[in-house]
Amino acid sequence: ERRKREREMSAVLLLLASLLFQLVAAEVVSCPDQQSYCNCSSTASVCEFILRIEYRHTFTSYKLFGSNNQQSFDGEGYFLNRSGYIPTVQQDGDCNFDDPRTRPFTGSDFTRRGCSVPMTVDGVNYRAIIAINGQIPGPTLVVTSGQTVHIRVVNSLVSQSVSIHWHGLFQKDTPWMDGVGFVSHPPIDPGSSFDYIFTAGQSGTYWYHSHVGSERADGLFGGLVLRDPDTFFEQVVRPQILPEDSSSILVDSPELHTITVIDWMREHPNDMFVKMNDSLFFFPDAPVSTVPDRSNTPHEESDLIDGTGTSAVPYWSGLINGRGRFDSNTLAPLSVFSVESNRYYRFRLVGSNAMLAFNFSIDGHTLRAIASDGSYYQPRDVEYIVIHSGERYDFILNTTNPNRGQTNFWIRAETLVDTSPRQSVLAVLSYTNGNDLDWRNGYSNIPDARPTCTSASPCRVLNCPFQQYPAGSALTCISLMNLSSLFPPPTNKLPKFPPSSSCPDCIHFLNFGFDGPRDDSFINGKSLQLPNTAYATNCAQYTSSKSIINTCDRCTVNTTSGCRCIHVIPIANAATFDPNSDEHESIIMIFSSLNSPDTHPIHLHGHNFQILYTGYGTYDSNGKVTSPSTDLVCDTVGNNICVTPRWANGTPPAGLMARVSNGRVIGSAISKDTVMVPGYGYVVIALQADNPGYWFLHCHIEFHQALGMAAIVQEYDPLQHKAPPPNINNHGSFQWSVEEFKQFQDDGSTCADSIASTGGAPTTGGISLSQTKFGVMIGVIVLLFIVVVVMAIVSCAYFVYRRKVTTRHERFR
Ligand SMILES: [Cu+2]
Repeated sequence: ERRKREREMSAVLLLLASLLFQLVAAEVVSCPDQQSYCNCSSTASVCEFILRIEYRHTFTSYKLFGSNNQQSFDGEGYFLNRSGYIPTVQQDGDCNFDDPRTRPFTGSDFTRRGCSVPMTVDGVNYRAIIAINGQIPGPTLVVTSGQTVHIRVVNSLVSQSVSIHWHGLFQKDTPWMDGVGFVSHPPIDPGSSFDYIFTAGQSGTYWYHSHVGSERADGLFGGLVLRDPDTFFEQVVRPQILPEDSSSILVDSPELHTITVIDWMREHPNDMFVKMNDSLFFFPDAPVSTVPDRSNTPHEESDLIDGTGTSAVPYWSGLINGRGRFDSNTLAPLSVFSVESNRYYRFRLVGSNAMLAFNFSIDGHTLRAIASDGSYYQPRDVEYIVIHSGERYDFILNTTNPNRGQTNFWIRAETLVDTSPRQSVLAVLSYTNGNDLDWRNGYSNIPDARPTCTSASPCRVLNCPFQQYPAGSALTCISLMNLSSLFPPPTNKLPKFPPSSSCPDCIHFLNFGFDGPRDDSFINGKSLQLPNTAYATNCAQYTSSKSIINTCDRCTVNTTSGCRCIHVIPIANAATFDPNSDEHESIIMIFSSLNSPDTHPIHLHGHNFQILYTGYGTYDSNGKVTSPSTDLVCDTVGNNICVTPRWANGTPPAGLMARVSNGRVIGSAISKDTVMVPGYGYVVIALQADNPGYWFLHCHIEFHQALGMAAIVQEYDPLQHKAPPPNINNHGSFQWSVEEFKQFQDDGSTCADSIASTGGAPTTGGISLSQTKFGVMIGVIVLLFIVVVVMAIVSCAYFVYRRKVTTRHERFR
């Protein structure tokens, strides 16, 4: 009897202790080689991840080492042939199959033998890729809003530096954690590691990717999901997005239902970059920037549906979650997303596109679009969602239709290039866990079940990059301006339009395009040259006479060419930032694409912004764009280089003013962090300057950005920026703990403080941690821990005492 009670008591103690441990502890999240997600439990206060970045090769199985086969060993791999089998000559005791010529690789066969599953990628292309934890894309990181995230990025590349940008996260008070190489912090050298630590204060669908060169196009990216706290989602969000069916099951499994899509290149992106950057003439008499297409003839720029141009890079293939097929007849495994009947599923679509926009759809299903770039809007049922590089769309998929008639459906991402058939990336939605699918027969049992679009009942397309489809196409465009924010900001957070007249740098007209005789990649005739010191980590430069901040000031766009310079755009530079104020300086930016009919997805770091207005060019009766919007004009110099875009009549158009109420942007205007600027059109965005720092602003098309279509936004005077942590500028690894991070944040020094504390002497980093404060903090933590333990013991004792009393009562009864 007594032993039983003792056992019970120790069990209770154990349970309590483990609960407490979970509540206060950091969780080291398991991210083994090739697991497609890393999930941090919602009870942890800190989530720790390790991302290992290394070269891998397609069609290769790697021998895995380390505990639980978590790491690959460089240099020991086994090539497969293109049909997906290991050639006999390369069989080995570890990575062998029973009979490699008859067994397809399914995954489990490899991992059981301690070998990685070969990545076939597009089924044809033998080339090196940049893998994160053994795969492209990298694992989807799943955390809960409010958690502190500690991600150690280990650069195991031999010859490249990297950095990781957490796309869409504001990095408030941590601007040096934004991961733009040469802007936020120095890139991570080969062989070194870097500890990103920040608070995941937002919620929604985000992603991470390299921000050095064009590494993203090599596969260096992955999903990043910040879940809403459960109660907020259930009580506030769900009734708004599923109002008609409150009892049915809504499945939100970001680890299974996050979809990334990318157009994939035959050659290494550096190869393509060099061709474009040098405007190489590959063929006699070819126009500049001409590159060979797949039949080795000069690539002609092909037109989009609306007559606007596409990139100079020929389309090769595309991938959904790292898998695709070069041309439709290639045999290769595709990504399969499993669902069950009678559920609602939240899918998260990530635009990891390299160059081209995609039109996304799922055969036999309507998509209920509910959020973009981390902000909810009133749900809209659509058949298609257009997604460009950097954008994210969340949608609900309804699987309750009993008459669906088939078990597997095509998931499609098609480019907007005007070809027949369309350039198409495929994946599979399966109601059977993919059990009745066979990649070796090319999934021939999946019928075509595209949505039926008629003029009487046209299909709906969310986020067209043009005003409308040609007449007779039975497709209706839903502009982002037609969406209505689900949680409008309070009035004082709505940006003012026009912004304050006392703030000269609060409105900016920025034209994105390829101008001049060399077709250079410009913003207002300026092509970004990256600084050689990361601005966000170097307070000292502001006091140094040799400081280089905005070299474009010294450069005049002349008649023959633009400028290649460090293009800094100050916003709210003369204002004083008050962190305790509810309202901040309003900023308006007009992004245009006036000189060439190219669509550019523009991304601003450190913020999201409200979409105030979208303006389009002029279209002919066939739906082709013929001339730029007449709302704007641009003074050009030399060979058609646009340098000073502005309102044509000196005043904004009436359509824009209809979206302004009482001098502020209307609350229903949705918020995003990446927006498509239509060819020959423009977009007006608005935000409040509440985040001092250096923030990258750029076209998210990989090569447009790498070629210079980017600028550095300097928000407030740099002396008001948060000082960087010590040692962040050092060569070699930058490592620190969450405790050090929190202590550093509590100190809260600005660059001005930092410079004052060092007497104005130049330093390479920021300020150093206060040892005493650190000691006090450790003391407080230990004290708190003791209090918690004592409380646990007391409650246990009380529990046991109650049991004893009850038992005694029972005995007396
Ligand atoms: Cu662009």
